[in-house]
Amino acid sequence: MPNRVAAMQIINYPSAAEWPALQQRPAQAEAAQVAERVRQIFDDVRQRGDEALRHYAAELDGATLTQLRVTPEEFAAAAAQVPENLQAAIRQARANIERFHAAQREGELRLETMPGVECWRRAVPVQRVGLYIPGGTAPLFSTLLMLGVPARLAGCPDIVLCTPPARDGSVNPVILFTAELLGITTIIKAGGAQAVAALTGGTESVPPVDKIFGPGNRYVTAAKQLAAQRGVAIDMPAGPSEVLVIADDSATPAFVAADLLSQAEHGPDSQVVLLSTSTQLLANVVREVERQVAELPRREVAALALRESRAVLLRTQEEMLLFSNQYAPEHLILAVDNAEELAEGVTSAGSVFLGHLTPEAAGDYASGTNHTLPTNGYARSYSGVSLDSFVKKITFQRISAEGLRQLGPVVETLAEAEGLRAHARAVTVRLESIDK
Ligand code: HSO
Ligand code: ZN
Repeated sequence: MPNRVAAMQIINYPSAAEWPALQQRPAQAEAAQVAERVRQIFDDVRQRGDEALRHYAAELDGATLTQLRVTPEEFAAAAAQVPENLQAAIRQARANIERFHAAQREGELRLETMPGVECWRRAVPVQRVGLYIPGGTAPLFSTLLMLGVPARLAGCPDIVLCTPPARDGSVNPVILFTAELLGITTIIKAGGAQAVAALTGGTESVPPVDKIFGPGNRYVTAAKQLAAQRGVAIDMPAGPSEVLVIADDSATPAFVAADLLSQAEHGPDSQVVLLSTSTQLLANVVREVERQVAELPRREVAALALRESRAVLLRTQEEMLLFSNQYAPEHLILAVDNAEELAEGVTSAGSVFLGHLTPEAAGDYASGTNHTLPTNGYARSYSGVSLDSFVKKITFQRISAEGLRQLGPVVETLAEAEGLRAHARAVTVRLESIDK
């Protein structure tokens, strides 16, 4: 480990022509090869089912599995391995996430658009959902809370959780504990593209699902895209995690640096961007980042991410807001005194953190908002995961004789104008019958 890690690059007053390059995400290499490999894995899982899953568990996770499903005995043993204080913290996080997501429930909407023409809409849960929780260097049980809590609140009857096994064939006990807390009992020891393939087409042990949620590496992301092509919905197109911080002289450099690093430590391809109107603040944050990164257990990962990161000096708060809205960050931190005012102008961001005492980490874990958010500029058009992601809104209608007398001629006129005679007749035959 070198003593000096890559420092964040400072860019002073870039011209408008330079902005697009600064707003670019790090390039993702080998997309075509990844997609091809994922296609092969899908074919293999379709043909060989569980046997293929066992094969990949051995090859990619180094685990020899007989049973793919977590057994009741494994569940029973999990809680004892989770320290009491961690259990309590998970319970508190769950309670906050539950509270915020339960408030997102919408009652049935029912009204008459015209006398006798009644329309209503009801939220119905997606029936079968698959949650993917990555393993790897940091198994994110917090992501299980973020997906499992709304899935339960929405009332999804079948919830299947896939997560890669450790080398000894076990599943992380904290993940098991969290799943049990949420009442999720179908847990499959499968990771990567093969897990997504299994959720898409089903295997002997894995029931196929209607929608797949959860983050993952490039293979998982490519697999979700393939799943989407094959008719299974996905939560959103995912990419490496990112944060953009807008900070002025009122910000504390150590806080800002810690926020930037909390994103950088996720992965070598995470991106962090800092905007400021203060030369002083930028210099201090960059220095703080260098100091703090050296103390992190995951400093090598964070250092790699910092290479693709930038600190940009701009002229005004309006400019910073414009830059951020164009970049459309997954997370936006407003480390300024007038954060509320600035937040009003946010048009594209996954989730926004206001003021000096609101670290992104709070939302990542426990404040109540969801941390499954659009990356890679998708915040321009997508929302993060919420209760809505787990329901479909079905519309209903019923028309009375009085309603049809009023509405029917309108429909007849419109249908005739589109040249769709059968549509018009579906009204006409009814009008003739009620007025006989
Ligand atoms: N910042 C991540 C979520 C996360 N952080 C999980 C910690 N654990 C992506 O939004
Ligand atoms: Zn995080």
